[in-house]
Amino acid sequence: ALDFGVDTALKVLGIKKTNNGTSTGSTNFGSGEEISSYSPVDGALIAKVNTTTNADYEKVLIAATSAYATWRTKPAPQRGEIVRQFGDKLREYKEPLGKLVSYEMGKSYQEGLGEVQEMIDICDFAVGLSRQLHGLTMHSERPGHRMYEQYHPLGVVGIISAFNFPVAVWAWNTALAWICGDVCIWKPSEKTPLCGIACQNIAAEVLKANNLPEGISCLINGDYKVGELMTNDVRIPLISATGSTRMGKIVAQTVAGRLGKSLLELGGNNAIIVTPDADIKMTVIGAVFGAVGTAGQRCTSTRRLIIHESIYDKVKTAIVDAYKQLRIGNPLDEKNHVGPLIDTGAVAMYQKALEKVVAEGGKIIIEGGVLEGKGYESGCYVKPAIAEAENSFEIVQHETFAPILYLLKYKGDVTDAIAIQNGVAQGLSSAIMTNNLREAELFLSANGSDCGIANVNIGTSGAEIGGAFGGEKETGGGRESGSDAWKIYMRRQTNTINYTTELPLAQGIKFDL
Ligand code: UN1
Repeated sequence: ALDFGVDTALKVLGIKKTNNGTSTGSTNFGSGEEISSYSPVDGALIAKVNTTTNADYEKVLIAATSAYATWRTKPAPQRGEIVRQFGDKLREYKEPLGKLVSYEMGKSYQEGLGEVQEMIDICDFAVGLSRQLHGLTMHSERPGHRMYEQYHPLGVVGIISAFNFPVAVWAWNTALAWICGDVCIWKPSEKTPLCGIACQNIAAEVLKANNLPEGISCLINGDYKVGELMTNDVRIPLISATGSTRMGKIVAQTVAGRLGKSLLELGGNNAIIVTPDADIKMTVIGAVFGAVGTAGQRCTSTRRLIIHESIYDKVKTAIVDAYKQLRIGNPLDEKNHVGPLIDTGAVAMYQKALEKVVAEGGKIIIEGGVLEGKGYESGCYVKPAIAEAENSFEIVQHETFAPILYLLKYKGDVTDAIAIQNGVAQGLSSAIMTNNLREAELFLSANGSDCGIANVNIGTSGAEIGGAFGGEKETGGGRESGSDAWKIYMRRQTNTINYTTELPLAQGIKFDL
């Protein structure tokens, strides 16, 4: 038996030794080969999940399509009511779900709870939005005509999510898609299939209580091949995919090939600029949490610190001191700051990155390494590392999903720092630490950060759900979550109505018969 109440959490969430990783209608099934979910916390096998075969997938599509036919006719505020109930259920299940996230993915329990909180928050946001799916009205150029636009549901939305936010990113998509009148098919990461099963069980409970078909929320499981069933499927008008840039390029091309829409949230290479006017204490908290939180496995994790030469040594010393306080270990134990990486494959990539930065001429100032011995049996625990490097290094240009922080030095003024910050292929999150108004405003201006997220006196990670989340360049350009991100989940229709007995043509064209 597992300690930390994980056993109880699994039971409450309806996770069995073997789970059906496919659900549709009122039945769960999945007849493909089993995948095993191992915990990076202690290396134990948690449970197995049957994957989705092509035949299973067809059944899911049929269930989703038929559910869509009724769901889209339900008034949006009534769909919001279902999402409200889903948010309430998440409040009930917050602790067990947070625990499962922590145990299956390896992030700290606090961050697991934080992830469920993001789900609850997006549900609340979506409920309000369900009465605000506004279109514009325009003045027609023709007399006796009225012109307006409306947003209609889009159809079946395919969601492909990553292991690092195994539940929240699904909720960002699904809560919005549901109030928009869409139904969802979700393929969670094959590294965190149990989080998918748990969320599906909670959604199914709410749908059942409301006599609604479970096809409104569908789950499929497996590796990229199962995802490809969706990206190739013309019956799915929108694919929302979160993951690596490599994956995103394939998804984008496949979906564009059939003129579908895609919403991509891909890699980041996020930096914090630290200017001579920075508050050092705030910088240390923001940078250290950004670099080692979730063991450096957030899209928004801080990868680069761009520090002015005049304060470089001071900042470096403060960060190095903070790293010495970090406790690495079981993420369910709240006194630890850093948990494991997702698997040993991720550990190998971390090690390779550290070798590479040295080979390219970087200098390690906080040693990395894989931890061994009691409590570290899974082989997934690594020491957060810091290297002094150059922005031009290949490894610095590359996103490594691990707790490695690169210190970069800038001379001159803040425009030099901004050039370094923008001098990577990715464009997700960015931050500046400064109390200088001119520097802050320049950073946020058209000449400033080229990222989708740009913060002042806050780190790069930990965005709130109320803003649009996503980034530019190789990050993929998509926006999820808050603001008007809902629009991509709907189709827009322009309506012109003539209430006269004449038929004047637009652009003044005369066509007499
Ligand atoms: C991600 O890493 O894919 O801003 C999402 C953050 C979180 C979401 C991260 N709210 O760090």
